[in-house]
Amino acid sequence: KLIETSKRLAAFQAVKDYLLPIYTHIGIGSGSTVVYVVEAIAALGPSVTSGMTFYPTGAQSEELIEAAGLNLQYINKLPPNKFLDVAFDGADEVDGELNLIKGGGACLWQEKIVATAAKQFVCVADFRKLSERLGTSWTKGIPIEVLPMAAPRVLGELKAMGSLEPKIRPGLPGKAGAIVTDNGLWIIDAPFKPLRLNGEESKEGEWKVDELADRLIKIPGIAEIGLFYGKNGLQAQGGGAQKPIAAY
Ligand code: DER
Repeated sequence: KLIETSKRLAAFQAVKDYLLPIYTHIGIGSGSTVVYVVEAIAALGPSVTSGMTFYPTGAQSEELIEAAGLNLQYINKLPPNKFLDVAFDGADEVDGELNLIKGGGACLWQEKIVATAAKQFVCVADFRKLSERLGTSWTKGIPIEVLPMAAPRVLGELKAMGSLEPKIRPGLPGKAGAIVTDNGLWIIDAPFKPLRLNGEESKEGEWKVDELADRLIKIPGIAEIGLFYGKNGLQAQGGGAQKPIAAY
């Protein structure tokens, strides 16, 4: 109960602070916290939301937008020189530099596309998600979207990089075999020791967020990684940031 209340409070505050009535293009993430973001937006009423268009980050996000009666559009319809006014999404873990682990809901690829298509990316995550370093509370591993036929070799690379027991994410009851994402790919969850902040001294055998992310993204067969890192909203000035401008 406390967790749901904190998710809802964070979501309503984030929408209050960052969804200005003049905005027209808004990104909507995936997961259970973003349900409250959509509830907060819908509560503004059609006088505010009828002039807005909402961009999903996967099947669940699309359903949320439609069920709330909000205008739906897909990110491939946004001209490449245009940016969303703001995008809201959840996270599995947030560190002291606003680096994120995302992908607990297996939606990370489209989430990263929409987040980086926004001038402002706002992360909504309850108190359980905030850690000193990534990998502290979220111990399931960094979600990585991979081409299925490359998965065995990617697992080998991850082990060689020090990942502890990386695994292909199994399907839930009713789905034999691996989870299949909205993009028809698989997810590998790759646990690492807690990641050092980029501003910290390097420590033997421990990865820094940006170093690990830059290395992972180069592995053949990896489509996208569930580390949101690098530029933050302020540095990106107008879009392209993976890290949020604010976290609630
Ligand atoms: O998959 C994702 O990145 C989602 O944003 C997810 O991890 C957040 O989920 P939650 O809001 O249900 O905790």
